[in-house]
Amino acid sequence: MLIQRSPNGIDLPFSSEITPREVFESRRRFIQHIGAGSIAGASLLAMAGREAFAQNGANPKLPARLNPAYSSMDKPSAYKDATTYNNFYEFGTDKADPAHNAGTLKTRPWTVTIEGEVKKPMTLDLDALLKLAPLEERIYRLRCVEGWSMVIPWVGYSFSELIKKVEPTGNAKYVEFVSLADKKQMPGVGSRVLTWPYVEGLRIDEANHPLALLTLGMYGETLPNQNGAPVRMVLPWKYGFKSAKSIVKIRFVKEPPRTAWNVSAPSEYGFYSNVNPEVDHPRWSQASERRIGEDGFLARKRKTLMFNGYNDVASLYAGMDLKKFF
Ligand SMILES: Nc1nc2c(c(=O)[nH]1)N[C@H]1C(S)=C(S)[C@@H](COP(=O)(O)O)O[C@H]1N2
Ligand SMILES: [Mo]
Repeated sequence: MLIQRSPNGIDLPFSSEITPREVFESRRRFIQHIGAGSIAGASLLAMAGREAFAQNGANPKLPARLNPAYSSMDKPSAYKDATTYNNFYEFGTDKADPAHNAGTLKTRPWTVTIEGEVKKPMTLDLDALLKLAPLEERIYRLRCVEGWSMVIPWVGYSFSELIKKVEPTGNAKYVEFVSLADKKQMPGVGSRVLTWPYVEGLRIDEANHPLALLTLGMYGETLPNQNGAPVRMVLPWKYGFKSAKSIVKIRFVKEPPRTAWNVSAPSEYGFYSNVNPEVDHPRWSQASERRIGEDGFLARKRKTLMFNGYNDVASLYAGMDLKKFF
């Protein structure tokens, strides 16, 4: 069983076997426990913040059953915020650019090629990806290295499902994720902020961690283009830039991939980039964060949590000096 520590410091034990009714009961007990037994508080948590979905509807539906074992108790961000405040440099560097410019991205037909150190290299189209494993809804916190965070109900399945399918060889020590880089569809490709294509990477055991989500949707719908349609990674314990968008290639490799951000500024963006309040970015502190949607004069900053609160991943880094391997 995975135990996720809530931001209040209360352990929330959920097992994937328990029924939705037990989940509801468990959430209700949790609410009573924290003394927020008001109807508003109860419905907020029990409904997993359904009001955050208010403005979806622009994309085809992609419903999935909530996996409470892997879901944050934080209130999901508004759909409007999650789809208009984005980082997707292929469409411009301003937070509003992706929503304005990503309409030109053609997401069907789409294929993802999986190659390298695997016994079964394959090219999967979107329908094959959608059918590869049962879709789950997972409410994850996403913490950007810039010092802001959101809470997003993603739809997808553990990347480990795909790993099983392609059967990595013993030489597969790392996984490289390559985003589409097509100047015709992506006006930001060619700009000198980054090297293209956008590349990210994980150690194979990180990629195998069940929290690593191959993501095809959010807020009950297929991904909006600006959020990395049609398929992206979401790695909730790492800074947002590790979660590559609009993936066309996945390579299983022997050596650590040369990731786009690490190439552009190695002293600022390490390979691991685990959320870590104790390791400052060279130009700013990482100790706290601004939750998008809570902005404003009186908004309090939130303390950033080690591994973004996902302590279940800690064993992946046992014995490593996380100040050195930032
Ligand atoms: N291909 C690609 N993937 C990317 C980025 C990018 O510029 N290009 N930006 C990253 C950064 S910095 C963040 S914070 C997240 C943002 O995801 P969101 O816009 O869906 O919240 O995407 C990441 N994935
Ligand atoms: Mo980011």
